[in-house]
Amino acid sequence: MKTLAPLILFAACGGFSMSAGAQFAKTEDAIKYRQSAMFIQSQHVARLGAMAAGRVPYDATTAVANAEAVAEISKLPWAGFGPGTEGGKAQPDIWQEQAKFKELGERLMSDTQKLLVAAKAGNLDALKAAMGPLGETCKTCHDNFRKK
Ligand code: ASC
Repeated sequence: MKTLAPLILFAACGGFSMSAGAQFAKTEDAIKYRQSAMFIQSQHVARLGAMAAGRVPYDATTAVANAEAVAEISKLPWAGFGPGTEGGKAQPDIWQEQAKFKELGERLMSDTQKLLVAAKAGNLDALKAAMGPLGETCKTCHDNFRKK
């Protein structure tokens, strides 16, 4: 029984490490939640993108603050893609190809952790190097799973 406890807890938590524990009263709430998380994330990524591209001056403290936000917020949207929450900009393929979608979500969270490490390195080159793979992951997932 003792050995089963972690397994039961895992199952009770949805068995999905991406879940932030968010529960939704209705599908529209799940859609609004995931879109809101993606929107806030995009705002912080855009600020970092502007710095990486030289459109705004590089500032290490600002970069870390934005990277911290991205690293945390990138954990959130996934809880909003639960069973039966098809709709919004989400392609139905998300629910048909769960493994592929989960893999891209995990890739995003890995990229954003690397971005935070890069931001903390305190130089523009490190930031630029970390932004490329992150942008690629955003794009791959959107190309595959977001409505055009
Ligand atoms: C963003 C944003 C996206 C991605 C994507 C990267 O800031 O809103 O959808 O980056 O443009 O290719």
